[in-house]
Amino acid sequence: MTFDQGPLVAYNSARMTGIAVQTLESYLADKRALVDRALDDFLPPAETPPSVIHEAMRYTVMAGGKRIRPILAVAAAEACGGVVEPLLRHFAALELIHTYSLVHDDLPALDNDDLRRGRKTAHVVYGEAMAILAGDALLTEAFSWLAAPVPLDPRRQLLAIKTVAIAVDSKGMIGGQVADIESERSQGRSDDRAKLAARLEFIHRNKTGRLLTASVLLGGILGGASDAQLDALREYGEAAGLAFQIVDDLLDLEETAETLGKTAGKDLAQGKLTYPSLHGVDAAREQVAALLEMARAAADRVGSGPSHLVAIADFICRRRS
Ligand code: GRG
Repeated sequence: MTFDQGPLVAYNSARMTGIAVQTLESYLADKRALVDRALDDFLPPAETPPSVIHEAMRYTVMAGGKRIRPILAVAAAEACGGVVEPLLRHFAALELIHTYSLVHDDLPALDNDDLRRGRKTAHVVYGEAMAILAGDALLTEAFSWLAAPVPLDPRRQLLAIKTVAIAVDSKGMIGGQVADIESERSQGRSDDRAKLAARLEFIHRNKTGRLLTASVLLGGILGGASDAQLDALREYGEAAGLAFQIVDDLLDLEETAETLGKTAGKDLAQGKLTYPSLHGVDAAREQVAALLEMARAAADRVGSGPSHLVAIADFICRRRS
């Protein structure tokens, strides 16, 4: 997909003219506050009738979380010279989609979990029917936010919406979840190691990697990226996305529920197929290091100036929650 760079990027005139690179901690804290504000501003007020669903939506979204997906979109947009402020609602939409996936994943029919982001899960508080509907409503709301007016060529916005949609459809994030469920059901059947490794990579790249990749692509597309920059962002997202889930597998083994805000040790207890269970802890760590290098190299190709993408990839690989 080629874009003429003229009117499509009307407000991106300051291309890589030197964004101030803050320490990662202060950058993450600042951007997280911006994302939280957009979420609070644009989510329907809790008292909007029927209030129970709007309360449930706010309960799950405003419970916290790292906000890493919208922050990745912000960092990608900045790296491409985009002005972020008018795009915060669009980037915050990623958090709605992510939160819907958590709410549905925690349901009794799926992972049946009662702890998320340090709180009781939505179905425990609001009942299963309301949790299902809150997840549905978050997903729907997200696409309405993505379609909110922006001072951009509509073709660029359409591409952005489609990029997010196909990342989370039945061939993307949901496909990964389906493969994960099927894998659990076929547990114990004798698959050879190569088949198991391919299946595991498919699950991780789709279930987790696709939304993370779509996050940087969303930032790039709305931030005025060229085709070459989008290719680099895709490579970055795929490497960082896979690393994110391998780290998640390691954290499930190594951390407590208190640190994670969700049930720990669950993968092992359920005999789940994970990177450490299949390849061993050391090999899983080596794989994370190799993916970090790939993400760094791709980030270097996104822009000629400084960006926070490298530091965020580092953070993804060394996070403890
Ligand atoms: C649509 C039901 C359904 C599922 C899709 C994404 C997903 C599949 C399920 C969600 C649960 C899960 C284990 C996802 C893997 C991705 C992951 C590690 C999520 C946790 O993300 P963090 O660490 O969470 O960014 P916070 O709370 O910080 O936002």
